[in-house]
Amino acid sequence: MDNSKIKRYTVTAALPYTNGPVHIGHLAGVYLPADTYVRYLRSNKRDVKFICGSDENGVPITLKAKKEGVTPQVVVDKYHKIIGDSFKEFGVSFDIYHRTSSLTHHQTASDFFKTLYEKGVFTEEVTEQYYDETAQTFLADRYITGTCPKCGNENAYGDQCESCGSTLNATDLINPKSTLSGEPPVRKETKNWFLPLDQYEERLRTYIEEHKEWKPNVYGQCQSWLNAGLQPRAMTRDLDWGVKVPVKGADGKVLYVWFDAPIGYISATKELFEYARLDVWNPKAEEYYINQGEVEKGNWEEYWKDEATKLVHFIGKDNIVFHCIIFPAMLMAHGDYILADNVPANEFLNLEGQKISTSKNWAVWLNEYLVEFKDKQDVLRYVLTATAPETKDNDFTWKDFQARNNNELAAVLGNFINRVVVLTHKYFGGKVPMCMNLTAEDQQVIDDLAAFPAKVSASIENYRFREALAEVMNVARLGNKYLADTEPWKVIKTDEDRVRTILNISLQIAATIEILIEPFLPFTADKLMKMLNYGGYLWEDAGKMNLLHRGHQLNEPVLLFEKIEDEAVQAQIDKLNQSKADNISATAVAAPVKDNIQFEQFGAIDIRVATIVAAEKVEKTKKLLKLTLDTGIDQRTVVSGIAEYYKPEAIIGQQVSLIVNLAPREIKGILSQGMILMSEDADGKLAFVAPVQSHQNGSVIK
Ligand code: B3M
Ligand code: ZN
Repeated sequence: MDNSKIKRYTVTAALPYTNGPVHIGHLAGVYLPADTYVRYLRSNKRDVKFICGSDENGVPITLKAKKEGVTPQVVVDKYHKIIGDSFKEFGVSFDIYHRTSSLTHHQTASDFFKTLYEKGVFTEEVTEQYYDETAQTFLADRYITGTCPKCGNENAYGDQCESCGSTLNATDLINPKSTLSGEPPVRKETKNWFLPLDQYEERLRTYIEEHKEWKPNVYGQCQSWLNAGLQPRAMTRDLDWGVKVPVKGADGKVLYVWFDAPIGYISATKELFEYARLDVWNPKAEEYYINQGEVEKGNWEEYWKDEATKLVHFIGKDNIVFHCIIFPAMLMAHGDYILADNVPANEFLNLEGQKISTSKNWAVWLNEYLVEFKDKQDVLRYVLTATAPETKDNDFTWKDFQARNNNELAAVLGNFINRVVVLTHKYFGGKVPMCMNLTAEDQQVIDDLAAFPAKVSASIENYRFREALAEVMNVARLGNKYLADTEPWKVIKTDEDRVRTILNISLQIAATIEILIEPFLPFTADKLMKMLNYGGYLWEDAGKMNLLHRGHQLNEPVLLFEKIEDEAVQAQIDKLNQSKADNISATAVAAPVKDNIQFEQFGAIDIRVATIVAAEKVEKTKKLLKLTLDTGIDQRTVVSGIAEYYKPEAIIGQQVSLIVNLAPREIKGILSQGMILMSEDADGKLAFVAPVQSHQNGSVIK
């Protein structure tokens, strides 16, 4: 969008599900880039509203409630507060952090649906869905488990198999079971309202193609959805938690969570202005994290319906289709709304080389970080921005966290500021000295400094926050180099006036850093403001030479960044390893125990030690190996499904446990005489079961 046409900005950040706290992946992917962008806009005096809130509807919430044995309302109340507080403490400066369980939201989402309904946008379709007769309710996909048709995992969910990662339909599962009653569900007909996305395909294509400037990952995903052809999608669900469907004959149905959640952005904006009209504070300001400093001017509609508003959605990559295809289609169908100008979605952040996982507790939770690294919000903000997964998945490691704090924040940024302020106190009683004659070297530094703000701006406006932050750090590097080259601590002995100039210029650099770093590290900017005893700068001031006037009194220096010691990061690594250990033991106990058998039944199984003497792949199969075994009794052939884990040549000589009296079976035309015992871990990895010391072949296992 042409900058000169923009009157105001609506910036949204994905509404987190309130079924757990937020972790570093959320912060890095969505909330930090959004906050940086908004702070930058504010520093440029642009009119911007920064909108977010809790996504409190949908199946993840009801599942969590069921697991904890409480009502969904208890769950959302608890996590709304935990998440809202974490954001606030990390300085994520929403104008409002609303909730989709609020009355305003229910009304707004309901009205939106009604408008579409009355326009005849929806199609009604009767489909067969799984129904739990014992619990007397239709089952969302997540409420059904069964065997994955692709990999055989017996605990696949109706929407996804977490073992092989395939996306599934509940009806694909083999032996489906309801998680509510444990019973197999039945299929039952139900009516739902569908948004005919296919009818919006051409308009969506035009819209997407008008935005070739979008990040390649976003643009590419949209193209592939469009190329695959869009299908009508149900906008209502048979569920009892959520926004009730406001039409006749829709009892027991709620709006699809992905229908109501993006409308949550609109209802939050509405809520923000709700009391502005009356010129009083919102009585729920605290609950919705509304800044009570000033009552808002204007009205919500300008932020959603005026072409001069630039709408930007910050999200993670798993939300692209909802924000770039479905929500725009809803807005087109409605007709009154503007569409997003950009959707700068990020990829995922991994943790110590592994996917972040809530269920495996493989995460760094923000609420825990705040306690364990008190007052170090900016360190995490820095590291997560410097390593943000902007174009590809990226990895967070505690060692890198420590290194970036010690070698970059403390050694580059903190060190520069500290030296300038300390020297000014030492030589001039903390008063900004006058700039005297400029040398060519000084002039070069002044020119270099002046070029930075535009570079940082360009990166931020193009959503390249890593690059922008690196440039800000380069300003501190410029300052350090200037001090190292001019050596004021030596020159002071011979030429005090020269030192006045050097420190004056260095202090202007520090003031520019205060301005440029604020969108990224607001707490540090705040400390700098106190040290330099001056704030209230705007972006347009950055790079100028007259920010701190001669004679201006500085405050005492404080350390901006402490070193982070090995013990602190080791404690975090240990904590993660503990989660790993807990998981392994948890899955071990969790594996269901089979029904009891009698001793005679066990005694009937003849298990022997044997050695693999030859192995080859069974042709045209992926999993099978043909093994020749020395059993101490005979040499025999066994076909075993271990080819994905073992190369034939690597297992010659391996001792195994073999059931020697299993009735022979023909597998792929080969007679298999017996079965090798394998142990299988929670991830499906296989290992041989063999005597710890080598035993004679034919030894009995009992
Ligand atoms: N709550 C999904 C998520 O956290 C979702 C985002 C809604 S944005 C309107 O992945
Ligand atoms: Zn699977």
